[in-house]
Amino acid sequence: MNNNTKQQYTKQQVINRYLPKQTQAGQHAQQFAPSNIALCKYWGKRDVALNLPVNSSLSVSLGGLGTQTSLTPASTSADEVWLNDEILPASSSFASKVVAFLNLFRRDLQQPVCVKTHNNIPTAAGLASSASGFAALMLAINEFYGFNLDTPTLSAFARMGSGSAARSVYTGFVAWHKGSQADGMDSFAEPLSATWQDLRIGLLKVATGTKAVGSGAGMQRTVETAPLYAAWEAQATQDMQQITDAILQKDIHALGKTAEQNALSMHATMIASWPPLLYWQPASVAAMQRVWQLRSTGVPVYFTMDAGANLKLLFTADHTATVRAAFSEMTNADVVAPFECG
Ligand code: 2P0
Repeated sequence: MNNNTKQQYTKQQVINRYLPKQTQAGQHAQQFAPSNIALCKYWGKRDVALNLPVNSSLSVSLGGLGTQTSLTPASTSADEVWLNDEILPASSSFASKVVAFLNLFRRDLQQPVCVKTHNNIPTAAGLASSASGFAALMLAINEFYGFNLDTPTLSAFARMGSGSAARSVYTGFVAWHKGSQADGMDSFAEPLSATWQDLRIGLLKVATGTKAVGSGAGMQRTVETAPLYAAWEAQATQDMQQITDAILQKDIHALGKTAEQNALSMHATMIASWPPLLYWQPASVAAMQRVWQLRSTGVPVYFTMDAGANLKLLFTADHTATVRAAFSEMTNADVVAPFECG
């Protein structure tokens, strides 16, 4: 191997170093992990096999909205995967992903496992649940097999299920450090100590239907074909710092401006890909214009968007009534207070 070639690891090779050779038989386990919204986005991988990011990212977890996952020894001879009280065919994409992830941790045990997953994210919000799903699954696996892994390791392992899951092992504001090691074990998330009681996230669903290109494939296409992507890492690094400062100062203008510009810059790199990648629907653009219109009247409301057509509004509690009046399609349940209990 010459100096320019970094060793490539598989998930199994990395995980094996942290697990005992044999596991104890699985015991009942149940864990919750919140969904999260990135304020500084993860977009692009430097290592596709391990979900190692090009840039660090920063998110806020959605309090009690997320995924509850339980693991029990299966009463049948094969693994069972349930989603929201329905058993899934083993061949389904969801069940295959869950079992493939579980297989990384089974060691010598062939004991079949029953995995039950519940998402309580409002279905109307159109939020992806892979982040909370893989984080809850990782926490439940750790409890089921009695691994006692520390939280940074759990975050790094959850990342191997889905990149953004690294952030969902924590509540509150979370920074996922990109790391630099080839095995990725320095690429994990950590919570920020800052809280922001009055921060609100409005889940604004503007379009239905599944997207044609998943975020993993979308990232890859962007990295490989978008000339604008060359500017992304430097901008994300700067945005991370500005967002951290805005959180510490509870400055909604600075937070909103940087988060909105970060999201639009990420979408600019997608649009500059070939074939072009445009997650927006006409209703997404109309919603952006409504946000800008409301903001022009002095209301500090901003938005962020992920690899989809929907918007997430950023504002503070004192403007909830105004924002709800302007976006009447948002229900009470669609306005999340990430730092309020219950
Ligand atoms: C984020 N997204 O930071 C960014 C912004 C979407 C746009 O993390 O391939 O499902 O499993 O690592 O985590 C969604 O990507 O991708 C995502 P994989 P993931 O929230």
